[in-house]
Amino acid sequence: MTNVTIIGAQWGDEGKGKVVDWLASRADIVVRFQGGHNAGHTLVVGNQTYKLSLLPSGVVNGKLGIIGNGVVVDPTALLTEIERVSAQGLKVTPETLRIAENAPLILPLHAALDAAREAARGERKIGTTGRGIGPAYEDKVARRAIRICDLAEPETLSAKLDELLLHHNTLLAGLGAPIFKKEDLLADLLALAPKLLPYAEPVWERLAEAKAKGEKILFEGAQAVMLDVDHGTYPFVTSSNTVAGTAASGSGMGPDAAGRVLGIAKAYTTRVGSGPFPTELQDETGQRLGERGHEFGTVTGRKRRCGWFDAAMVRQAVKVGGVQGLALTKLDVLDGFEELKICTGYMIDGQPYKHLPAAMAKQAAAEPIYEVMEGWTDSTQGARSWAELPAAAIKYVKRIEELVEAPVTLLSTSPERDDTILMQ
Ligand code: 2SA
Ligand code: MG
Repeated sequence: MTNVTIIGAQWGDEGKGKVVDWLASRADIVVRFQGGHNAGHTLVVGNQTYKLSLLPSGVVNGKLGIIGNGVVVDPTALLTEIERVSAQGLKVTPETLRIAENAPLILPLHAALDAAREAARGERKIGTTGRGIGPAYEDKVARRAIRICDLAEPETLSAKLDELLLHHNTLLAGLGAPIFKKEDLLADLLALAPKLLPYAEPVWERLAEAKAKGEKILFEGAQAVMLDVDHGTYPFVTSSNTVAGTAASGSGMGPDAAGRVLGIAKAYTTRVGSGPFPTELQDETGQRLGERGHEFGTVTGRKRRCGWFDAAMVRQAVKVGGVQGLALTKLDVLDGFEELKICTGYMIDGQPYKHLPAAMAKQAAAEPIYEVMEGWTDSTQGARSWAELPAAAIKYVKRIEELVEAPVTLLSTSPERDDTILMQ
C-alpha cells in the first residue's frame, strides 16, 4: 500500500474531487496541502451532491481530514462550510478534521485587496476567485501572516495585526479601497479563536505516526499544474505550488510522502479566469462542450472557457508535476461529436513548439497544431468497463496516452462515484 497524490493536470476543475472520493475509501487520511477556499470540488454520492471548498474530500467518506500548513485558511469560510455540510448529514468535528497549527489565515483584508487589485488591473485582470488567496500567500512569504496558533496568544495577535495593518491599509488606501480597523479585526479573531483552536495541532506529528503505522494517506491537490505559481501560465496562475512535491512541504512530511502521483485531466480542456488558452473554442463547439459538461465554477459560478484536449500542455504538466498515471474524466461529454481534435504542439511566430514556453507574449501567440480523430455516436456515459466503450473512444484514449507520455489508469464516465473504469 502506498500513499497517493492527486493533482490537476490542466487548469483546474478536472474532476479531482470525484477521483479523491473514489480513492478515499481505500485511504486512512485525506490531506489538503495547498490552496484555500478558491478550490471547488463537487462530489456526487447517490442522490446527494456535496460542494467542498476547503474541507478535504475524505470527509464525505468519514475519513480523517487534515488541512496542512501549505493551505491558507479563511476561518469564517471554514466554519460556514462545516455548518453547510453538517446540515447535509456529514460529521465534521475536531475528531474528524485536524488543521496544521502553523497554517496561515486569510482575513477579510486579503479578499478586499484581491478585489481592489483586480479592479485596478481592469482589462489585464488575472480573473482570481476573489477569495484573498494571493494576498494571504504574499503575507506568509513576507513573514507577517497571522497563523492559527496565534489565535491562542492575544498579545502576539495584537502585535501582528499592527504590522499587518500598516502594510495593508497603505495598499488599500492607495487603491482607493476602505481600510480596516485593528479593534474590529482583533475582536473578530478573538471570537473565532475558541471555535477554531480545537481543530489545530502539529499535524506533522500525526502524519509521522500514521506513516510509522503504515496508514495510507491520500493527498488532495487543488487547482492544477498549469496554475502553479512557478510552472503555470504566469502571471495567470494561483499563488501556490500545485505540483505533487508540494504534498510533502505543505503537510510537513518528507519528499517520499507523495507516493503514487495521479494527474487528473478532462477529456477536453477548460479554464476559468484570464490567461492563454491555445485550444479555446469561441464558437458553437465550445458552447456545446460547456453545455454538455455543465462548465460553471463551483465557487464563483463563473462560466468556464472550453476547448479541445491539449496534449502538449498535459504532457508538460505530467513532466513538471511528477504525474505517473492519468485519470481521464468527462469522456461522456464528447459523445456524439463527429470529429475530435487533439493539440499536439504549437506554432509561435512561425516556429513549431512541443511545449508552451514561459514568456507571456509567446504564450499569448501560441496557435495549436491539431490532429483530427474520429468521434463516436454511442454513449459512453456511465460505462463501467473498457468493453462498454466504442472503438473510437478507446482509440482517442490510447492516442492521449501516447501523446502525454503517461498511461491512463482511470477513466471516469459520469459524476457518479461508481461510473469509473480502472484501467490497470
Ligand atoms: P486565485 O483566486 O488567486 O487562486 O485565482 C488565480 C487563478 O487561479 C484560478 N483558479 C481556479 N481555476 C479553476 N478552478 C478553481 N476553483 C473553483 C472551481 C473556481 C470557481 O473549482 O470551480 O468557482 O470559479 C480555481 N481556483 C483558482 C483562477 O481562475 C485564476 O485564473
Ligand atoms: Mg473545481
